[in-house]
Amino acid sequence: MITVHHLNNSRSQRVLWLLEELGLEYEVKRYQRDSQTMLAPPELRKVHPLGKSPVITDGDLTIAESGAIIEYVVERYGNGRLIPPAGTAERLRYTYWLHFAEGSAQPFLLMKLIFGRVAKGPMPFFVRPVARAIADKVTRGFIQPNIDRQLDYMDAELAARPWFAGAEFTAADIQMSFPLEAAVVRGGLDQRRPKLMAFLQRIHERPAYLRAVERGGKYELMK
Ligand SMILES: N[C@@H](CCC(=O)N[C@@H](CS)C(=O)NCC(=O)O)C(=O)O
Repeated sequence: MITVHHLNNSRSQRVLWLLEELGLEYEVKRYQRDSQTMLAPPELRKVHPLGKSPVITDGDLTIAESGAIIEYVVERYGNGRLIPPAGTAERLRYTYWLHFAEGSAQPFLLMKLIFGRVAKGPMPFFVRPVARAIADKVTRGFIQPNIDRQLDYMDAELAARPWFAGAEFTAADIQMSFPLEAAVVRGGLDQRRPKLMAFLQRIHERPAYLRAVERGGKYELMK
């Protein structure tokens, strides 16, 4: 049976959701973030050397990296579900969005989180104005414009088709949920991008999504 090593308020929510969509049985082993640093506890490094979440174990296998976990689960247990057929335009879009979520969207959202903390974090009072000025400059000049461009692009893609790969819901939509949820709390995603907001509403109403949140516990992303 699959064990999901689940860190609270993290990307591993997507893995629970995927397993619920496929109706698979699994165990959840919970790990709590440090309340000050928000980092994962050291126990997670006993499961995988990087100590990040998500990570799953399945028999002798230990698999980290959410995209790799999704690919493994869909291939091993999906029986053709949640993935478009090979050789189609849908499959190409599926692969693209599966990679885009962590490869392109998350880096800017993470940078926004970090530079926001640089500006607000504890420091000697005389350093604060300088740290704020640098953080603001990088955020306004580089980070936010990239997030805005990506959000416009994603919104336009969802104006062309209901789900990221095409007419059908796939595991690429699961992978894309996390950057979009993060973009609501810290990237400026709101009703100005109606297709993305409608996407979030649709996924949040899915019974499997709701079951995953129940299994994983409170799910609130960091600002
Ligand atoms: N690209 C990786 C990112 C993994 C990652 O950074 N996970 C975060 C949780 S959302 C984490 O473990 N943070 C705690 C820490 O860095 O200690 C993936 O998609 O699996």
